[in-house]
Amino acid sequence: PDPLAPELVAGCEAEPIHIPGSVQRRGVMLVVEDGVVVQASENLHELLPCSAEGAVGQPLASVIGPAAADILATEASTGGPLADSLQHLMVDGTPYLAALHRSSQGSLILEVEPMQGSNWEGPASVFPETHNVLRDAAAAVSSEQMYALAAAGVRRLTGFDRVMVYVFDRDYNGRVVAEDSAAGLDSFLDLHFPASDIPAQARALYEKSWIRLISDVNEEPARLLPHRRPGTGDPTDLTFATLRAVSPVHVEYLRNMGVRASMSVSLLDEGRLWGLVACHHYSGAHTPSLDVRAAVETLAAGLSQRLALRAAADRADRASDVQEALRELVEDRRSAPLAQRLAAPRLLRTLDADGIAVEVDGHSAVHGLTPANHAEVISAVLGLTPEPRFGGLVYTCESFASAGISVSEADSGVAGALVVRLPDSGTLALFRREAQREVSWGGDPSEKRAVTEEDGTQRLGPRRSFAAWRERVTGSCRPWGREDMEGAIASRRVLVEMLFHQLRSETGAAV
Ligand code: BLA
Repeated sequence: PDPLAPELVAGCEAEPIHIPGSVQRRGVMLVVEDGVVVQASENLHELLPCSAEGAVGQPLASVIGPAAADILATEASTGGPLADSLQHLMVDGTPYLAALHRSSQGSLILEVEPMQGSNWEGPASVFPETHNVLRDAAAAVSSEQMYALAAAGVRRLTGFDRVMVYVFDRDYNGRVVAEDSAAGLDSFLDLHFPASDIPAQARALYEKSWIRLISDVNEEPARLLPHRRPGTGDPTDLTFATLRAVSPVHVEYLRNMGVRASMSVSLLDEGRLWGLVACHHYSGAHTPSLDVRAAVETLAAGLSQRLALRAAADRADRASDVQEALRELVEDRRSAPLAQRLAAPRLLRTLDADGIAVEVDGHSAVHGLTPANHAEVISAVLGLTPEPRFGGLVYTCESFASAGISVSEADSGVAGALVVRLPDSGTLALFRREAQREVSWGGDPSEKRAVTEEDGTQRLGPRRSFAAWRERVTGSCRPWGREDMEGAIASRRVLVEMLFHQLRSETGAAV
């Protein structure tokens, strides 16, 4: 079967990863309702002086001691949504780090990890380090520089063998844009990975819960006892649990990659996941402490915001360049009709296209690389779904061939268009030539990925080869980005303003 057949990808996306019913063994979990333990992870005795069977049904105070239970009760009663509260707990004279949160089902979920390796009582180097990275990022002059700072900073904080910044395109395929790694490792920089490597439900979860650590892929998860919530029989929602056991498919993927421990941190813009800081460890299990992970989460949140601002500032600069170029062309009234003035090298350069076709004010003009049948091509592009967020005014196509739009034979170099609607059924269309893009995929994307289960059903399996594989993407132009769409909308704004003034002076109306 086709390795990326929709039903196989759908199977992958159907796995309910937020309710695995088990946890990773680096720590233990207690699920508490009304002060009483209702579920405990079966490895409880490995860390605390009590078995899981012994703990269930008991007041929390009798499991972790009254002093620790008091601290948690105070924390839990402060009201408001309780997310990822980090605690320093003393049980029977032993210090632990604990994370406390309230699940969607209303239970308190307490996760306890050993203090070992923590910076909590040590020289607290995590705070200066976090601060330094944020300070350097504030002075960075480009997104690329910020990505590099992020990778290096997270590696210094966590000690992973490899730290990457991984950025999604709009279809959620990803590319490694920065990397900091131990000497002797081959580089993943610039490798592309298909969207199905991180399925939709995982991305949705990562928009809510911003950091995850898989400290050892060789470890069997510990089950919750009882397995389901007493009373309701529902599986316990572990969306925000730091110990949540990881999808077995993903564990298989990491093993194929030779990865022993993996951590990833969400990069968000207004709640939307646009990338990850992804970390690998090869030489053995790896467990940065809860407080280091909290610092990395804070760092990523700060950097996300800076990076989003940086990208928005770059786009705004571009849009004002476009507006300025247009103003000059519009105000130059000596010459030809408006359409002809617009279809000129200046605007083409600023809008970063290879050809332009303008239809405005009853005139039309073209410049640069445009198909002979451009009118037909433009109306076909207007038949596609408009870009969201531009009021139905902007349409894009990156491959005429795959959209079934035919361009005349002589124009085979033109591969895609961006069209913006102007008043009175006018249009401004930009064309781009075919880009012979060389894409390095992490693993051959056409390699057979379907796995047949014992019962004969097919599922999508993670690929087994991770050597770079070059694919030539033919028949498409360089993708139209948000900066291109915002540039087109900025042009439209100037033109609408101009047409409005022209109308006013023609009719002599006072507005
Ligand atoms: C999760 N996949 C992930 C995660 C990453 C990747 C970063 C987040 C969990 C983590 O931090 O490890 C993918 N990791 C990558 C990529 C690189 C990397 C691309 O280091 C590149 C350098 N995965 C598949 C297929 C399926 C799949 C075919 O390849 C499904 C059949 C599933 N990936 C999958 C699932 C998760 C996942 C289910 C969620 C794991 C979880 O959080 O429980």
